[in-house]
Amino acid sequence: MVDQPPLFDDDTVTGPDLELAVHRGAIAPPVADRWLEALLHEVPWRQDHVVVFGRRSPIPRLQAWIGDPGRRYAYSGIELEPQPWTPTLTAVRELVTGLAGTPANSVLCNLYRDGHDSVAWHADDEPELGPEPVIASVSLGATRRFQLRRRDDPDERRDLELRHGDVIVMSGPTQRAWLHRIPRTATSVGRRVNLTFRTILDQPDRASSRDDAHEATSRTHGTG
Ligand SMILES: O=C(O)CCC(=O)C(=O)O
Repeated sequence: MVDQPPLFDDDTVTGPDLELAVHRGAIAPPVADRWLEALLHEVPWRQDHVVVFGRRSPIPRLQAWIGDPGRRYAYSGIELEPQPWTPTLTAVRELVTGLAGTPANSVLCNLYRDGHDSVAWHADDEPELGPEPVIASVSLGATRRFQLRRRDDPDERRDLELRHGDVIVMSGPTQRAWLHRIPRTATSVGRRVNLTFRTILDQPDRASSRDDAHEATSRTHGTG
């Protein structure tokens, strides 16, 4: 039997070099319902692709990059030009700024259409985020499992369920020391929108550990 990491179900998830604040139900249910519906329509969702061994594959989710002018984002050969803030994203940003204590100038929006959609192990560690980025992540819609694993010790794992209206904030050394992912699930789940608010500094583009090409490969082999 495979050992399951313990599922943390309260506001305290701790570990070496892990700074993670869990704000359960930070968005009241009626507001969360309204925001979810609005975002499904307002956000310019797109299907991006990665090229793996010369073959173009869709990443397993829709996404959109919203930000202040000039705040570009690139990973796994995908280049995202910032799209303008929408009224709902502006409202969510205000709430998140209060929780994170720092204003974000961009947000990566993910739409997981069902349990087949996922995001592979990665860290939000692009140089333009600075050495200790504050990442505020908003969950709306279906509950999904969020997993963390230390880079230098894959057995050191933390799991938690992210639910409608939850906000988590990762900060300090977390991105340097830990990877995170949303695995796909065989359980029947509905749509989920995730918004990760970030502050992009003025820095040249460089590579990141986010690797959807790896995900496409590992999924082919059933290990992703
Ligand atoms: O969907 C999530 O909760 C995580 C998304 C994520 O890791 C990311 O966009 O960097």
